[in-house]
Amino acid sequence: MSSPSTGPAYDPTTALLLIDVQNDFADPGGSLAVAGGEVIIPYLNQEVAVARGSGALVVYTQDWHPTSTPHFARDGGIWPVHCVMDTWGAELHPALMVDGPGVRKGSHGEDGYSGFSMRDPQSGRESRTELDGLLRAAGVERVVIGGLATDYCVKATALDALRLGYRALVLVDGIRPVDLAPGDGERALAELASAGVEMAGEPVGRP
Ligand code: VGL
Ligand code: ZN
Repeated sequence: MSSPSTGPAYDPTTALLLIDVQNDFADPGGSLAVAGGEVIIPYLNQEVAVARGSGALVVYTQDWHPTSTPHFARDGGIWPVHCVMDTWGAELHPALMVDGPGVRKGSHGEDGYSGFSMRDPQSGRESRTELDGLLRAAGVERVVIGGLATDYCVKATALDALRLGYRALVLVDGIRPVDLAPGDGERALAELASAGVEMAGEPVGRP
């Protein structure tokens, strides 16, 4: 357990990004349930409360797929059907404290790993979500990231944040990996740390 003093400082130039805390990932009955995905929710809610109390924006991303997309195994991709738009699996988990805008990604069949960008799995073309514009309009310079999953959307969002010029910090106690291969989550964290993403919630990577 981490005490509140190990948490990041929030201020109005910081945004808390909560990545894909949706039923299909966070509920044990979800189609792409991440081990421990539900356990992080009370921790994330505490972060939401502290962030909002310090004037920070909180943004919620959602994986938001059409019923058929090359992202899904049955259509040539690698994932079970998950987070189909306007279904239970795509809804934010009901225990999550929601106090800020949402950003949906993947609705045109893209691989929506990053909250900032999407990639067409066929053409490889990259497109932007509205997240960067939303953060810039709010004067955000630094993002604090939690949610699911460490080795896909959390990692991609954190790396994109750095590319776009934000400082980025990952809440190590507020994320969980898919771990398609054992160790994917740990490797993702190492990659993030070496890219310059700060870590909060455990000693690794802390000054
Ligand atoms: C994600 C796998 C497939 C994620 C999304 O949110 O990390 N993972 N689609
Ligand atoms: Zn997906």
